[in-house]
Amino acid sequence: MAPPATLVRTARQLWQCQWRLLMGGLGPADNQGRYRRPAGAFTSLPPLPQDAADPGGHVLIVGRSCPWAHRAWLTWSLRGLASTIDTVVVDPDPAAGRWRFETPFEGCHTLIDLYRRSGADPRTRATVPALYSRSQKQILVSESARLIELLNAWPAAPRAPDLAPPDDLAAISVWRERLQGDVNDGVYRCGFARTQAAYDEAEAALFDALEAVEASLVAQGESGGWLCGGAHPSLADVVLFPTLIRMELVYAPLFGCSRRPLWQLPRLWDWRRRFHALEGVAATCFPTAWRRDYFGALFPLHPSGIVPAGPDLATLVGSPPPAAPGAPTR
Ligand SMILES: N[C@@H](CCC(=O)N[C@@H](CS)C(=O)NCC(=O)O)C(=O)O
Repeated sequence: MAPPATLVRTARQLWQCQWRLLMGGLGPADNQGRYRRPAGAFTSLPPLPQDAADPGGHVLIVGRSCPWAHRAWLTWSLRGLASTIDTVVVDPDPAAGRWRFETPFEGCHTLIDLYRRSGADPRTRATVPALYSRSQKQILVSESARLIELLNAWPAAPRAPDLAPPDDLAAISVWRERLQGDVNDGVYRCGFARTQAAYDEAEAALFDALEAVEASLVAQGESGGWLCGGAHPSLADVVLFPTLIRMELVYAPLFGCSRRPLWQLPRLWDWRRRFHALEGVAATCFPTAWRRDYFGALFPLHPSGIVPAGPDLATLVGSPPPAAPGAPTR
């Protein structure tokens, strides 16, 4: 027998109330219900450490599911920094809402311990990525936008790519600025919106930005190029990839970023395939962990915690499906 309407109505109101409360745990919102990412610790670009070239002198702390950590991991990998910077992968502890070390790191069991020991303001959250100096016993930077700049300036082999060559700096910074807000944070602004209007605004900005990327790749003529032209990807490509590679697996189904399937943006689809094929990139992709961590941990968005099946990553980084006869190419 169906429950009485008044019971359903009351249960909905109570759940809505609870939902708003729980969403506060994911992050703050403004009075229009727009998600506002909280400020973190260690946000400034530090000087290049004097011992940067020392083998294993520094440690890049990352989490597999985190797109902000992913951009740092990619920069580390593309520039071949393994001889001077070790990586440590932390695991999520959803019950406690924090990152923990698999084996104690510098005597710390959790990332928050390491943050406190490095002198972080106790009110800030302990986030990945973070770059730790073994000699200074200190986190140097944990804002990914600055961290990738530091890693790009890190001493590397002569053939390591410069991901922000001086001639392209202006174009790179225009793209980075837009992608950071509308795409990288944009998917979170969709998923963590508290009102329909806040979601609509974020969703429109997200797809406008993706369509602008598609148009820019088309304008470059023959396919095969990168976001700012040139023979090598730049930091603009690096920051786009972690969001795009999670799109069908996580952000479309969980955050509501599903208006245009990516195959409808064929240059972008091809760009993602080519970026994934770069040496070292596939080893930074963990689709099973992504889905487990997002669907399993973001309780207010997915209270059952059931991890739904998703497409195989290999099908997302292959060629696009052939266009149906008469279908538009864009
Ligand atoms: N501004 C930071 C954001 C990093 C961030 O939010 N990382 C998330 C994982 S995707 C995190 O560690 N969250 C833990 C927490 O908020 O407690 C950056 O870009 O580096």
